[in-house]
Amino acid sequence: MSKDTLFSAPQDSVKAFEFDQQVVEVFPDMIERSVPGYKTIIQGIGELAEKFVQLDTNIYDLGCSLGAASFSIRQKLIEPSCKIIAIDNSKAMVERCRLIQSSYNFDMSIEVIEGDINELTMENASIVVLNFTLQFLPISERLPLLKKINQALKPGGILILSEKLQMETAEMDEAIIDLHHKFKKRNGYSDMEIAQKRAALENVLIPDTRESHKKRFADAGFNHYETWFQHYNFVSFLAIK
Ligand code: GEK
Repeated sequence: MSKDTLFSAPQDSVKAFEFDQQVVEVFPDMIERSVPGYKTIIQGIGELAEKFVQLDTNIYDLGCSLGAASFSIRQKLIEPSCKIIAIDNSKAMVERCRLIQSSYNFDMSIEVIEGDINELTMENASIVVLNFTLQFLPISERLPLLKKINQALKPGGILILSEKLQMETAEMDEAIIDLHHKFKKRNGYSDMEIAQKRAALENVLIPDTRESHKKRFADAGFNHYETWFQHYNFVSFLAIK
């Protein structure tokens, strides 16, 4: 696994973050050292899928990157009547995801699509995963997507939504972001790397507050929604139709 050193050299002007080939090369290391609880969330996604899957349904992994959530689900699910569809709009991510899949020995393959989530037709779903993807969509696209997901889900179907949260007040935001930066430092990132990555993500990753997530779940038609995981400002919600 290649080490993430993308922001280790000083840059005159930090360009906006993109999911390109350079990021693909270091992605597993980057996400593990940057997102508290990532492995636990990936494991939880597999376990939730095992509990909520319904026969003859589709499972969608939206913004799949290298497919970690899909592979976690596939390892838990032996239900042959279900299909896993993983989509990402980064060509580099999709190509690597397909390569990784070819190294696994799954009986049933995962369909990996290169495309925009907003253009995907979803139907007959029992599980939909948005694992740290919604935060990269423009705010105006978020509610329409959640409505589309809700409509595609069968009754009792679930959405697992993981996101970086913005805290409700500036004071709390500052305190929790500071804890997250300490976490990154413990994981070997320098202050400069942390600052440059933060600048690259400005206006690219736009976090919502917990209240806006809750309101959006309700507006999209979900009956039940709850936090099932949180570490600092990284949260994963379970919403049930
Ligand atoms: C994981 N879920 O490891 N359509 C399709 N893909 C998109 C779109 C879009 N409109 N916008 C962003 N993406 C993964 C991690 S990473 C999170 C998800 C992170 C894709 C983008 O190309 C990237 O691969 C992914 O969403 C977000 O469980 O890196 O912090």
